[in-house]
Amino acid sequence: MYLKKKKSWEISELSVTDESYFRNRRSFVSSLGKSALMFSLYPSFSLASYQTTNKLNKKYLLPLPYTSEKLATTYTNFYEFGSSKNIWRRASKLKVDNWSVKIDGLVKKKKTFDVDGLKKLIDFEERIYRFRCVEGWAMVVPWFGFSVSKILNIVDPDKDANYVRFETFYDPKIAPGQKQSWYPWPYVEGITIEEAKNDLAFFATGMYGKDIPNQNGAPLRLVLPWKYGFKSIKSIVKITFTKEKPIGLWEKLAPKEYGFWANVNPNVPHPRWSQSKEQLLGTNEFQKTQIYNGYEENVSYLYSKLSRQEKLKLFR
Ligand SMILES: Nc1nc2c(c(=O)[nH]1)N[C@H]1C(S)=C(S)[C@@H](COP(=O)(O)O)O[C@H]1N2
Ligand SMILES: [Mo]
Repeated sequence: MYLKKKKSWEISELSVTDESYFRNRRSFVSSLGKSALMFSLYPSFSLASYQTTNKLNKKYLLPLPYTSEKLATTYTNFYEFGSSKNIWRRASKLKVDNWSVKIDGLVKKKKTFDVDGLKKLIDFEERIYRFRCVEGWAMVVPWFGFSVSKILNIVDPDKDANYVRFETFYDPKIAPGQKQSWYPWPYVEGITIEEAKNDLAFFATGMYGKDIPNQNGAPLRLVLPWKYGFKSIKSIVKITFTKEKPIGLWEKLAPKEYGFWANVNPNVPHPRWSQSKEQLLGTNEFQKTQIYNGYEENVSYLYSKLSRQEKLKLFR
């Protein structure tokens, strides 16, 4: 396997939580320099084209090439299974059959559903999205699923539902990372109800024309392409409509580094590294990071009316 072990130079959300944070404050430039070298050992896995399905939503087309399926499904962040990128084998322990997702909180119609049931209610579609991890790597992936707004139409949120909170499974017997008690498990993330209504906000149940692999968040995960990747919570078991702003796992751990909004912005550095460039997964290529990860036209209206105070926090 390539990209096998997490190297000490590899920056990571995790590094704030353990001693490596103190040992290991390397500059972002030097870590990316070495990771570029690492990728260059694996040119054959670098990039791939992909035959889209007939459910492709052409509104969100992106130029080729996409990230190879192999790389996107084996270089993954899923801290429930460990802090390395190479957890895909371990994630096979997750039992995704008969998985149900509970929707509760401030809605008129509370519901519990499974993915197959939803397929009968909702037209699923394919979306090709950019994806940008806060660590500085980026990819382009064809997801399969449906807009979060379709769920809103079904459950009918109350007027005072300001936020949507998402929660991942909790089962330390299956997910060894959850035995590490310094994390505030389960993984939680949240967005505003307006963000949830934006057509880009997407639930993925598949990628590359297949069911989504466990390591990428089976059977249902969020994909928010204009935000840093940690907002795109995997393997969701519960969706709650709330009045108060939910606090995500990373925000709880390190509020100065990972905030609620976490919108991609090249001009606002992470406290420990620059965000001005990103490395396209599987290549040696560094490209300029784009504001809202290239989705400014789709999402900037969401943030125009915020207070000055909130605007200052939008990109972290
Ligand atoms: N439950 C859960 N969801 C998660 C994570 C996680 O550790 N646990 N990692 C996040 C981070 S940091 C990123 S970058 C993306 C990675 O998605 P991918 O592995 O499918 O590329 O998942 C996000 N969702
Ligand atoms: Mo990430």
